[in-house]
Amino acid sequence: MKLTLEGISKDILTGDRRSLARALSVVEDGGPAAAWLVRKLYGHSGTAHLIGVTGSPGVGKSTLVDALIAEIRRTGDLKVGVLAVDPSSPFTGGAILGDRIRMQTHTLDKKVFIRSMANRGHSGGTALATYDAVRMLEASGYDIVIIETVGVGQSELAIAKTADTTVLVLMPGSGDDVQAIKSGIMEIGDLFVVNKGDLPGAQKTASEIMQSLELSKNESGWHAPVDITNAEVNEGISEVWQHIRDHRDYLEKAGRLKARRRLKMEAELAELVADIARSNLQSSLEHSRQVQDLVTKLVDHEVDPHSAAEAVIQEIFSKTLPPDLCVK
Ligand SMILES: Nc1nc2c(ncn2[C@@H]2O[C@H](COP(=O)(O)OP(=O)(O)OP(=O)(O)O)[C@@H](O)[C@H]2O)c(=O)[nH]1
Ligand SMILES: [Mg+2]
Repeated sequence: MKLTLEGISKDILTGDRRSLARALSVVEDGGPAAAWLVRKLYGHSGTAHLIGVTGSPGVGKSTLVDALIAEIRRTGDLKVGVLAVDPSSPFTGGAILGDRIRMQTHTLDKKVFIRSMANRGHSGGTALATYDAVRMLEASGYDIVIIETVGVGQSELAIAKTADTTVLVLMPGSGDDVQAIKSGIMEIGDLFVVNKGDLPGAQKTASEIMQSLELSKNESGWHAPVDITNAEVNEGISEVWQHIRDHRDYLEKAGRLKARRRLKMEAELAELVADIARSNLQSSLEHSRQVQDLVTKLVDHEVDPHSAAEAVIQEIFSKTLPPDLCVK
């Protein structure tokens, strides 16, 4: 039976996995169908604890996430969703299959849902698609959503920042910690995990991170813990899960969670508006008589570029706002 959008939007609320899978494909594709689905389900979203797991290629993020899922499922009746945002850089290309195989241990658990996200033509790229994918999981009743990204590009960092709790994963002996400290990526970590604790130098790496955190201590009242794990044999995982929950408790106190989500929404709105404007601009340039006339006038020096841009912006935005949303 073919699933209709209307059907998906109803069945997803009952936790139906097939509808959830379809909904995720729809939001990955973007466009009007995705917008329709999000509009329909937005009221059921915003409920999960979002955990971002990021770090350089191969540090063991997927292994850690796999161990975390097991720990979360073992210690409580929480539904866990995972979005593995496909690394785009070529040298990590092999990870996609690896992730699937690694996380297969949970395929029989009906309260675990794992999905690899690809950039399938959503014009706003994976970041915007990922935000909507989180909403689909939330509508389907997932309490915890883990987003794994490779912390290299701008968009991956944007995704990592969108989480309520961001876990930065490093490994000993890679010079990763030094790089992270230098590049300022440390700031996004609410929690640090030195994985591959069985390799030499783990303690030293952890100490270096702690020292740099001391130096950059902020006023927020949260002291980012640094955990050493050996994810392959589940060592140190319960501490990580405990610290993630501590962070969530900390955020909930004094309305910090709300404040953080507000910043996030501002950023997403800006990104979305820019995305819509960009695609409308493209279609205006291609199809609008008025815009083409403007270009002619520009070429003939009858109008200057600044005035022309103002006029085009009017055209772009007048097209996107439906009447019921227009600010009078
Ligand atoms: N020695 C050791 N190896 C580990 C540990 N955790 C993971 N590994 C190995 O490290 C390699 C990479 O692990 P992944 O979990 O795929 O790493 P990842 O960070 O998800 O990799 P990308 O998604 O490609 O960025 C695999 O060969 C794992 O078996 C650990 O605690 N100790
Ligand atoms: Mg991985």
